[in-house]
Amino acid sequence: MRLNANPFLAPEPEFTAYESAAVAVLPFPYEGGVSYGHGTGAAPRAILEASAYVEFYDEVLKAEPYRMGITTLAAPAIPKSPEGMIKTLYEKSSALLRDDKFIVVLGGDHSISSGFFRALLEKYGRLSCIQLDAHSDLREEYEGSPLSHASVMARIREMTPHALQLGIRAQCIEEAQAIAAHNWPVCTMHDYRKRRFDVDAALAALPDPVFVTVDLDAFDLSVIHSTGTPEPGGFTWDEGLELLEKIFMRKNVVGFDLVELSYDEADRNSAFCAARLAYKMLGFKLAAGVARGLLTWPEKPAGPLFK
Ligand SMILES: [Mn+2]
Repeated sequence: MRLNANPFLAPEPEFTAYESAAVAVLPFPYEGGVSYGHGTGAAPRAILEASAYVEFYDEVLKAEPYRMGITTLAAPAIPKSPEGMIKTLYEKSSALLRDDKFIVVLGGDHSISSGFFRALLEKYGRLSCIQLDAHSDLREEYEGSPLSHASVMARIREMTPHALQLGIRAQCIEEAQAIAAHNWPVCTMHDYRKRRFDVDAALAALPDPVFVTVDLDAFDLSVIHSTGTPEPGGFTWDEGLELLEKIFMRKNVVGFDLVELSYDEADRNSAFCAARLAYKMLGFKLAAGVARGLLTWPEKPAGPLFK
């Protein structure tokens, strides 16, 4: 495995070694499918660089989650074609799963997620998906492509009957009709704020294990400003973290990705927030294991933790 020269969080080398790390961060800088803003191809590097300024200590968990060992892979060469791109991510993530790593993929536009989902589905045999996103991404195809970022949840729903979509506030009428026709659990931001959607019940109804895909445009523009297709009215930082903590504590999350950050050199805050979010989510994963009595807060990396 070729490691990244800029590892996530930039800790001492013993905490980034491949063999002993519980977590593998896989940068996947693909932006073949963005339609509005550009810069998702530069996002993984920006997130990794910003992560060097994230504190190791989590003042809420009162722990240093990085001690479980977080290795960071070099970004792979990615074919331009959507099919080739998805196959590459499927193969790279499958290889990391064979080594029992808990994988975090840093995108890249949202079209990448179906390749990672397929690798996890093959490993676990069944898999649910929780999506945080401004957009429902359920178009059968977009700009002529069924593998567009705007179609990623349509592709994932072909692989699993269990998908929960949260934070939605931009969709076309065909998407709304499909959701109604299938009675899919899709929580618009409006319903979330008005408490017209029972998130607790939806989480309880979702079988384990779970893949979480976070389109960073789920967050409000005041939190994460630079994304491929920004929409106002998203989750505040605290709302998003509260929701994600609930997801990790209640479900067996077996992998996640962060997608659609659009690198903008004038906006360093968005990349930093994405880095902070990835680390918070890893802290939740560890805290869930500790709360279930499956593991103790690690002092040193000692191989895969989340088998
Ligand atoms: Mn999306």
